[in-house]
Amino acid sequence: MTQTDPVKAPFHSGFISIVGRPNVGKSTLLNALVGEKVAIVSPKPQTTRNRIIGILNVPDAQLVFVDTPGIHKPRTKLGEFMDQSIQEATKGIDGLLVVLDAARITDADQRVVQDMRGMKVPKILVLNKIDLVHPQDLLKPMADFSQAGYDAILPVSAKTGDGVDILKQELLQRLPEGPAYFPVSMWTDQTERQFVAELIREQALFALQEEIPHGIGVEVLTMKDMSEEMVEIYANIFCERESHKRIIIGRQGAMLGVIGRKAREGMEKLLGKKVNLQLWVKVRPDWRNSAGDLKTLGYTE
Ligand SMILES: Nc1nc2c(ncn2[C@@H]2O[C@H](COP(=O)(O)OP(=O)(O)OP(=O)(O)O)[C@@H](O)[C@H]2O)c(=O)[nH]1
Ligand SMILES: [Mg+2]
Repeated sequence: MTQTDPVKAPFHSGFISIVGRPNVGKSTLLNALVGEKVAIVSPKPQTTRNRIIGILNVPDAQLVFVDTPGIHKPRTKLGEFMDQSIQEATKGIDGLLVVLDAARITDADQRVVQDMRGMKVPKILVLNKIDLVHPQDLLKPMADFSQAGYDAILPVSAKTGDGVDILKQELLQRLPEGPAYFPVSMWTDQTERQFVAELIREQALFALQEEIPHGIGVEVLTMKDMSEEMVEIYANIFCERESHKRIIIGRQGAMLGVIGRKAREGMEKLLGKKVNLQLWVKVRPDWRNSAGDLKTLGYTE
C-alpha cells in the first residue's frame, strides 16, 4: 500500500523594500510589521543609515522587509553611502512600500511617489501617522494618489498598529512563490554588535540637539561575557568637534551618563543579561567624509 502526502500549500516569500523621505516612519513601520524592535527610531530625520532587514514568518510564507535611509540629497560620503543603500535596496525585490507622513505631504514626497512609479513590482503607497490626522483629511490624498500607478493606497499608523494587519494581508496576497530565504528563528540580519552600536546612537539622537547627532558614529570595541548573567561592552562615540565632545559628555559627565544608562537598558532587553557599558567620546573631524572611518563604523557594503 502506498501512502500519499497530503497536498502541501506552496510556500511564498519575497523581499519588500520600505522607502520614503526621512522621518516619515519607515523604521517604525518595519518594527510594527515584524513585531520586534529591528531598527532604531527617533524624532530626528536621517536616523537610519544603512539597509536593515526585518523578517516576518507566517505559516507558508516569509516576508523579508528592507528598511532604508530616508531619501535625501547626499552632502557627505556617509550621505552617498546612504543613497547607495537605497539604490541597492530597490534592486531584485518583490514588492515596494512607499511611505508618506499623512500629516505632512510635501513636494519632495510627491517626487518620491513619482520616481517610484516605474518600479515593476507590486507597489503599495502607505499613508502613515494616521493617528495624527482627521479621517476626513485622508480623503484628498487618497483621491490625489489614486491615479499614481500604485496597486493599493493604505492608511496606517505604525505607532498604534492601526492598518498594519491589512497591509500584511495586501502584501501576502501579492507575494510570489519562493523559498524561505532565512531560518524562521531569525528576525534580522544585524549582528548583536551592530545593534548595540545602534542603541547607543539612538539614545544620542534623543539626547542631543541640532547637528550634533548627525555627526555621531558608534564603534563597539569589545563585547565580553563576564559570566552567564553579565556582559561587558566598551564603545567609542565619534563626533566631529571638541565643542561637540564637551556637550556629549556634559557637565560632570551628566549627558554621557543619560545616553549610557538608556542605551544599557535597551541592551539588557536585547541580550537578556546585565550589561556593564563603558563609553568614550572621541573627536574625528570630518569622519563622515573619511573612507577609513566609514569602514570602521560599518558604513561600507
Ligand atoms: N504619531 C505617529 N508618529 C510616528 C508614526 N510612525 C513613526 N512616528 C514617529 O516619527 C518619527 C520618525 O520615525 P522613524 O521610524 O525613525 O522614521 P524613518 O522614516 O525611519 O526616519 P529616517 O530613518 O530618518 O529616514 C519618530 O518620532 C516616530 O515615533 C505614527 O504612525 N504615528
Ligand atoms: Mg529609519
